[in-house]
Amino acid sequence: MASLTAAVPAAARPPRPALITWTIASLLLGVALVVYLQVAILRSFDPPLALIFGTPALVFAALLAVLRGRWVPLLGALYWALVLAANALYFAYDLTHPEFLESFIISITMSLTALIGVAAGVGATVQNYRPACNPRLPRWFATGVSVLAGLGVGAVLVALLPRPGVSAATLAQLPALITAQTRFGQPELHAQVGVPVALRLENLDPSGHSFDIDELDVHASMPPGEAALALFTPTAPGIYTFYCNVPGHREAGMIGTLIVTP
Ligand SMILES: [Cu+2]
Repeated sequence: MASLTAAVPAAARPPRPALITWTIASLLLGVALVVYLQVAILRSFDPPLALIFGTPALVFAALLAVLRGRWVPLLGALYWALVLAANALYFAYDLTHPEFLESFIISITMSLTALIGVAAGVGATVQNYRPACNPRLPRWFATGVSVLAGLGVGAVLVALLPRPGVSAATLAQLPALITAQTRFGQPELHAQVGVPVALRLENLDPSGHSFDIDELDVHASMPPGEAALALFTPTAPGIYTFYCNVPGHREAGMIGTLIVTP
């Protein structure tokens, strides 16, 4: 005998709002970028660093996918805001040094992903607290993403333009100052007042460095895997400090002494 009570269909889950999907996507893209940065660019995978960065992103992405609490998308925005704040110094350095092309592209992609993640997370939370939740992507968000993507692509194209430089043949004739494993090859350099100094700066590391002597106004970038030129003429005898201005490198030991004799 057939049951008289019809099975009550389970309440259909409302579709996931588009902004939550974008928040989840930003978190997953962030994890992928960090792994790519370590494996392909820095060529040294650091599991603790990947875990510190990746674990909360993956946990928050899973929570956003499963939970429907109105405040949940804020977790994604909070995560990205913290990433932006903690790495502001590095992002600012990379974004102002397009000659370090790979770091430049990674930092542009990462900071834009972070901005999109913050906007999507905050936007999704605001949508959730509105009486009539519209799951579609808001126009302001689509426009913002388009503008940011356009700016990012434009900046990368400009960074790809060839830079004027000294020929490899000329550089090859100069004495070299090599950087490897975040160290200068020579801790001490010697020069004479009034005699021009021309150095071939050879960076064997997979990330960028620089050669800076503040008192002599020497600031030369050393893109990874390339040779660059430092050209200056000391005007006063003394003991000067040369160092790398990439955040954290001077403190890590990229520092040396230039002794200028009369
Ligand atoms: Cu350095």
